[in-house]
Amino acid sequence: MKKYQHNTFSIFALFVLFQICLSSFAQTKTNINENWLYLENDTQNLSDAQKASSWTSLNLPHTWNAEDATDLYPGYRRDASWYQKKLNIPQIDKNRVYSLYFEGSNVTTKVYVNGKEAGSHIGGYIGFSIDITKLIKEGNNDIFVRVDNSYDIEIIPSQKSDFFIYGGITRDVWLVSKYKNHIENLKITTPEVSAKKASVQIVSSFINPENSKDLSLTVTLKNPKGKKVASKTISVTDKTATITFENIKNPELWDTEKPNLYRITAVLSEKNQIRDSISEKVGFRWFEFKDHGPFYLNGKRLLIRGTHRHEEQAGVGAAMSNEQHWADMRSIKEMGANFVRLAHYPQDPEIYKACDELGLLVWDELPWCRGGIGNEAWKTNTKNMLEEIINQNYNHPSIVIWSLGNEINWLPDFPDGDNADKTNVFLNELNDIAHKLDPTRKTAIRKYYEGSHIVDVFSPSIWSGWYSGSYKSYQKAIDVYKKEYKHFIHAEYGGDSHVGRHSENPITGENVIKAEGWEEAIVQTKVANIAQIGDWSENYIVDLFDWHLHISENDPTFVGNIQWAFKDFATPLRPEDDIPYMNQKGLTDRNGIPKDAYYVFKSYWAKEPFTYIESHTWTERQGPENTPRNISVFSNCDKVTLSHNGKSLGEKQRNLSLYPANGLTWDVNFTKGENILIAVGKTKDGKTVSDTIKVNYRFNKNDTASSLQLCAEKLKNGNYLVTAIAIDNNNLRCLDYEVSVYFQCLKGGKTLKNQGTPTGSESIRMANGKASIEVIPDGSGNAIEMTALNQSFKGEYLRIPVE
Ligand code: GCB
Repeated sequence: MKKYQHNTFSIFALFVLFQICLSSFAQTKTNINENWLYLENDTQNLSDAQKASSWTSLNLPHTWNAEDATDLYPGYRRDASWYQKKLNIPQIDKNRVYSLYFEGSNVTTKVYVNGKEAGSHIGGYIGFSIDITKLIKEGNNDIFVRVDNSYDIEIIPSQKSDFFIYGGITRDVWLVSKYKNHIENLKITTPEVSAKKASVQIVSSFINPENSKDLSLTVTLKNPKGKKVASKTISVTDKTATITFENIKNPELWDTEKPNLYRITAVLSEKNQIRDSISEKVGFRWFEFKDHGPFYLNGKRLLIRGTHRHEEQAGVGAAMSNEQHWADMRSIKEMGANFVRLAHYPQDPEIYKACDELGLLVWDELPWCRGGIGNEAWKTNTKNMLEEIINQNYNHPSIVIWSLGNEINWLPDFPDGDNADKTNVFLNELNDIAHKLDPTRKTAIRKYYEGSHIVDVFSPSIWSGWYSGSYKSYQKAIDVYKKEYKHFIHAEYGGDSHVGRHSENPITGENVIKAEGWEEAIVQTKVANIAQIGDWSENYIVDLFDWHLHISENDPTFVGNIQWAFKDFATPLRPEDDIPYMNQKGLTDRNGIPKDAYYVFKSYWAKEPFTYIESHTWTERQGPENTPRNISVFSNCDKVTLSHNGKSLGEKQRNLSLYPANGLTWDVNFTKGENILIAVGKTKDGKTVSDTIKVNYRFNKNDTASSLQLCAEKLKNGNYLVTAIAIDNNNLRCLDYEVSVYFQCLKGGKTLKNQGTPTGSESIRMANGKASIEVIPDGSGNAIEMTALNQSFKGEYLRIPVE
C-alpha cells in the first residue's frame, strides 16, 4: 500500500515537473478581451485618435452595430472606429516571439503598437495574427486598433446580402508568445480510414530563424479515452516535416452519433529542451456523395438533416460570447440535426469545436454572397480569404464542404459583374485552389446554375411554398434536381413566421403565389406591402416544414436538406417586415427561443423523447361556441394521448409516413375560460413524457378586424383567385367578420364580374372573415397588381406574377 502511495506521488511530481517545463517553453495564449477603450471616430490618423477624449470602456467581443442594426432608421453604421488597450507584459524574453491573435474583426483591421503600425488584415470572419515582437517593451504597451466596416465593393460579402455586416472586434483576442523556434502549423489528414484500420498524416511546419540543426519533433496520438496509440520522434531538417501513423487498428470512428475524437500532440525540442507544443483533435471518418443518390458517412447512408447558422444574437449582434455560440450549437444538436451550413461566412472557432465535439457535419462558406465578380483587387482579396479559411479550419473532422459562395453573380456590384463567362473563369480558379489546398473535401455553391458543373456539390434554389409554388410540390422539385445534378443537395427552404401569430385556418399553400423578384425590389426600392405566400403565422410554417420533412424522411434516394435558418436574424434588406429589419425564417426567435416549428423538426429527428402541444404561444384564444379546434402535438414518442380538462381525447399512434405532424392531431371543443391540455407520450420501451398548456378561451362573435391579408391562387382556367382575410390587432383571423371589401385591379388584369370598367373593381361581402374574387389576366404577360380595402382597413397591395 505504502509503495503504491510512493509511486503515485513520484508520478504526480514528474507530471507537475513536465507541465512546468512545457508551460515555460511551449506557446502560451492569454485571452485579452477585458478592459479595452472604444472610440467611435473614423479618423485615419493615429495621433487624432490618441488625442480624442470621448473614449468609453468595454470588454470584447464588441460590435458598434449591436443595436442600430435593427433599431436605427435609416441604415446602420458602416464606418470606422478605434479600440485601445494598455497591454501589460511584465517580462520580455529575447528568445521568444509575441503576437496578437484576432479570431475575427470586421471588416478591415489595422493594429498599432506603441505608436507604430504592426500589421493589418482585410476581411471579416477569419482569424489573423499580428507579430508585435519588435514593437513591445516590458510593462505597459499601447495597443491601438482601427476597425472599418464601411462599404467597400472590393471586399466580400456584398452589401446586397441579406444580413448585416457587423463592424468591430467581434471575436476574442489573444496575446500569444512562442519560443523563437516553434511549430507554425499542423496539418492533419487521414489518408486511409475504414472500420478496420486507419492512418493519419501530420504535416508540421516550423519557424526556425537561426537554422538550428538540433531540432526534433515528437508526435503522439492518443485515442478518445486518452490512451497512447502511437508516437514517433524525428529530427527536423527542413521547414516542414511529415509523420504518418499507419495501421491504426479498429479506429473508433467519428460520426454524428458518436463523435469520437483522437488527440495529436506535437512537441518540438532542441537538444532535449522543449521549445513548443501543439495539440489538435482528429476524427477518423470518410464520406461520399453518391452520384444522383444519397450521402454516405463511414460506409452507411446518412440522410442529411441540416439547418443554417448566422452568427448573431439579439442585443449583441455578431459579438457573441462563447457561451452563446455553444448554446446555439447545443440547441441545433438537441433538435436532432446532423449538419450545419455556416451561412454565409466562416464563424467563430468555438463553432467548429462544437461541431467536432457534438457530431455536426459542416458546410463552411467563403463569404462570396451576391454582388457578382469584381476587379483585380476584389479577386485578390477573395482568393486570400478562401486560402485563409481552408488553412485555418483544415483539421476539423466535422467539415465536409468548402462552399465557394451563394447566389454569387446576382445583384452585381461591378459593371458586368454578372457576366457568367467571367464568373466561371474565377470560380474555376477558386475551385482549383480549394482542391489543391484540400483534396479530401468537396467544393460547393448554391444558386448559381451557370457554374453548377464546376463544383463538386450543387444546391439549386427550391423554396416550395414560400417564394414559389406550393410546399406540396416539393417532391416533384427534388426529383427533377436529383436527375439533373450529379451531386445535388438542397440548401435553404422554409419561410417567415412571427412568434405568437396563429391562425385557425392557415392557408394550405396550394397554388399560392408570391411576387417574384421581390428581393430585387427590396434591394433597389422599398416596395410596401408585397404580400408573402404564407401568412407569417406559426401554423403555416409548421405545415410547410411538416410537409418537407415528411418528404425528405421517406425518400431513400435523397441526399437531404438544410432548413433556412436556425435563428431569426437581422438584415438591412427588410425594412417592411413584420419586425422591421428582421428575417423571421428562424426556428427560434433572435434570442434563440424555440418557435413551434422547432418542435416539428424535433419530432422527426430527435432521439430524446418529448411531447409539445401546439402552441405554448397561443394560450389566449377565441371563437364561437361549440366550434372544435384542431390541436396538434409534436412528439417522437410511439404513442401520444391528449386530455382536455381531465378527460382523455384518445391515444394516437405515430406514423412517420403520414402527414401532417406525424398524424398526432385532435379536435378539442374548448370551454369558456381556462382549459387544460395535457399530452402524454409513451415510448416503445414504456417511458412517458408529458407537456401541459393552459388555454384561456373566449366566446365571441364579432372580432374587430384591423387589416387585411391578401394572397392569390392560380385556378385551373388560368385565372387567379385573390382572397382577402380579415385580421385583428392580435394578428388573429376574425372568423365572424362580415363586411364588404372593395377589390381593385390596378394593372395586368380585371375582375371577372365587372368587366365593363377599364381595370375592373368589385365589392364583395366577407363570410367568416374572408372574401375572394376571380381575376382574369389581361394577356400582356405583365404581373397583375391588386388592392383591397374598405373604410376600416388600410389598403393592401398584392403583385401576382403571371406565368
Ligand atoms: C436566400 C439567401 C439567403 C436569404 C434567404 C431568405 O436565398 O441565400 O441569404 O436570407 O434566401 O430568407 O430569403
